[in-house]
Amino acid sequence: MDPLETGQKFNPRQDLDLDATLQFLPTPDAKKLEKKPAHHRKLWVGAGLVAAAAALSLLTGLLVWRFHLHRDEAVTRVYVGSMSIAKQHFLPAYEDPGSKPFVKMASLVSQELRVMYDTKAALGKYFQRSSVEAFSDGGDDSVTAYYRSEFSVPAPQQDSVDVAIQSLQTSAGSQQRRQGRVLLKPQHALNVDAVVTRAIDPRMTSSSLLVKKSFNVHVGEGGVVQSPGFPDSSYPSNIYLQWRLRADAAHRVRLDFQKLILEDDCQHDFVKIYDSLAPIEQTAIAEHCGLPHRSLSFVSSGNVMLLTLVTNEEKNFPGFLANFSQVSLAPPGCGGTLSGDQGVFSSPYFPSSYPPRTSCVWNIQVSKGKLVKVKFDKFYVGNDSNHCSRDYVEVNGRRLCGAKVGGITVASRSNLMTVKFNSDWSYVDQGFLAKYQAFIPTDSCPGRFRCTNDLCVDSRLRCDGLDDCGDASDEEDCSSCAPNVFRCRNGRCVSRATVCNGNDDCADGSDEFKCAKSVAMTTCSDSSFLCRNGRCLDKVNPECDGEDDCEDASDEEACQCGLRPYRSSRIVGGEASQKGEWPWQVSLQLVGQGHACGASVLSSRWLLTAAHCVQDSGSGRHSQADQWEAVLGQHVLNRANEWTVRRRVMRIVVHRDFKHLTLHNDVALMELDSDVPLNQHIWPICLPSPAYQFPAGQEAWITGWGASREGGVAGSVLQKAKVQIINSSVCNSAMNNEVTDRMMCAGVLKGGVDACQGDSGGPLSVISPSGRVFLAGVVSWGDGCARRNKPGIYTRVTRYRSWIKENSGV
Ligand code: 4AZ
Repeated sequence: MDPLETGQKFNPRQDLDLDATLQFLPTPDAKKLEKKPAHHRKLWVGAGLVAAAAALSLLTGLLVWRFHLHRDEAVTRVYVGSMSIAKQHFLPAYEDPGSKPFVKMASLVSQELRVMYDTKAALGKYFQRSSVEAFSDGGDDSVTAYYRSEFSVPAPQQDSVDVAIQSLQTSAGSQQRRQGRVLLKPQHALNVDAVVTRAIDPRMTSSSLLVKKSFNVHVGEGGVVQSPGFPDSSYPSNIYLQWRLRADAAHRVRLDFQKLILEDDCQHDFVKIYDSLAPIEQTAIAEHCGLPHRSLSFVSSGNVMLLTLVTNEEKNFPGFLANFSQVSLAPPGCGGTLSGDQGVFSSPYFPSSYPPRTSCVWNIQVSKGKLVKVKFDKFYVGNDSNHCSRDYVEVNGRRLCGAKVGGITVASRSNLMTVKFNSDWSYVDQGFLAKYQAFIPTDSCPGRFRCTNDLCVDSRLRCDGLDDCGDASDEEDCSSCAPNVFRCRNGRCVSRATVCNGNDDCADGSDEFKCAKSVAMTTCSDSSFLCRNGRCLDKVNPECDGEDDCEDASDEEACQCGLRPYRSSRIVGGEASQKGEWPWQVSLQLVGQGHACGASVLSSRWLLTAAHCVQDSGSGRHSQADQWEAVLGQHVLNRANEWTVRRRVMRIVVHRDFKHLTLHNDVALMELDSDVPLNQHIWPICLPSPAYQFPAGQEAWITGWGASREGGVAGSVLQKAKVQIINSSVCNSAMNNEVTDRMMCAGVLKGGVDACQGDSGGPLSVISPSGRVFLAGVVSWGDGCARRNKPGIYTRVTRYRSWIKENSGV
């Protein structure tokens, strides 16, 4: 309760008639109280009043102190900045803070700063110290110095000091220098060209930061930078680390993150990248935390870049690993004349983020009599607030910015088009990828659908639910089909009788998609990946490989799976895995009995396991959901860690054609009673599409807490073992022809490595070339464990992809 409020409620006039107004709470010793003489009570009340008055004046005193005296308490304000010094040749020794030239130059810069601060009363009197932290080659015989200045400022003056610091930027230059030279001996004065100083990000000066370290990296041939302990252990708490990356003169720094997994909350842990060697807010080009969805790649505007990592004491994550390299200063394909009736162009360094402070102009000229249209297939150019004043693309004078998911198309009214690209000093984005094409305004789309923006698209893309035109005109006026009439993906209406009749009546194959025996589009084969728009791809395993292979990018959708933050160099013949190395591994436990089977995480709600795990046996009612508990994020069996999550099972869906004698269709889904949090210790594995190929000889991993030898007991640390996918005919001859084409074999034929009892239901994981992990199989059965010429048999997941989708939505 607010103490002041209590004070106000106290009314001294009432003490005249206290007995009448005061009510005592019932007390165990009520009799004693009643026996007290009246004057005693008055004495007590009087003493209480004195104490209350004393407390009130103390409180008032404290408040006065807090608001009047304490007001002038000084706080330390830290500013960081850069100073461009003309007519100075950059010496290699300036990269070494211990060298004499560095120390000498740093002292001159500090003096200049002092002089500069003294020109402003609001700065001079509060100035404490400056330290010059680095130099870089500014080009044109100039040197850039990076510094940090501290001011001890009375709390109420902070804002005016911020304003004074910022105003230095504009007053820096000739007038500033003239004033400076009054104080500095002319031969020591520097030719200060430009100064930028800004308050540092407060998260970087928190008093809880225990370790602050800088690393000077000369980019040269390229190399790797990573957070401490990556990937085997988490980064430390409460650290501020910075890497100063310098390329050779007339080069840019390029930084490509291979992995970045930090705490989700950027207030706690983050990496921040600057187009500078000091963390000057104005030059911040990116800040990331959590698990970013797109690949992160950055290019500097000059020859320097600063990478910073800040962590706090909360949960720690694996961190990051990035490659650095240098690229030449002239960006490839930044503007120029584009002639010819079609072509492509992109923002500089696409698909890497564009560099800050970049402008490009393309002049497109197509044949006379034709018009130009440009389709931006990818468009991520800053945000679209503030009328596109920061980063933007300008087409014939019209500015575009922000993210245009699904692309955007613009057309000209003549055979010329000018496209400009501009990025400002800070925060960059991925940029754009564009195609231009000449078109004849009258007969623009023979045999194809003509969009409102004059683009031509395949007529089959009309009404397919996707914006193929870029202006969504192909999705307008899409009437729904009458009841009992099948609506094709392309919007056509066909009779229900034609569905699954073996003919492609829709002309996009969609009436033949979900048939027992699929008759796909003529251009599709069993091994082609089917894009959502009905197109088929010939590329092997295109899904989630980081490249948009389908025109609608549906091969890269739902790809937040299969990532392994803690990648590292029982199962029989296995070894202990790292904590968090297999974040989709689940221990399925029978309530009151403990571990029984494995399972894989498919989403925050669904698991996949083996049907034979959930069969009633004797008195064991294992088919009942309430008998089970799923344990996720576990490393050592029966020992919970900070990431462990237990959930009751709400529903079990067993494949209706499961046969317990032959173990045909040995697959079951489990729905948890509530969502589990997804983090680096609990993460879904990728489900392969029906066309995904796991060729014989490919490496795969089995994981589980099962028996470490035939007839043995369950292991305690999650075990992993490397096996090979085994050719089905070889396998079948070893396994009495009991292996169907909906099963797959994996193991080590000479024996010694295998899944075993207790591993059932668990994953057979395959790591794709892009590093994502796919669920190839579910541990199902075998002839004993790890015997020579007796591979393990797994349910082939590709054959159950649509069953999983239909029953779980995943
Ligand atoms: C089982 O009993 C079991 N060697 C699982 C896998 C294998 C054998 C038995 C494969 O659950």
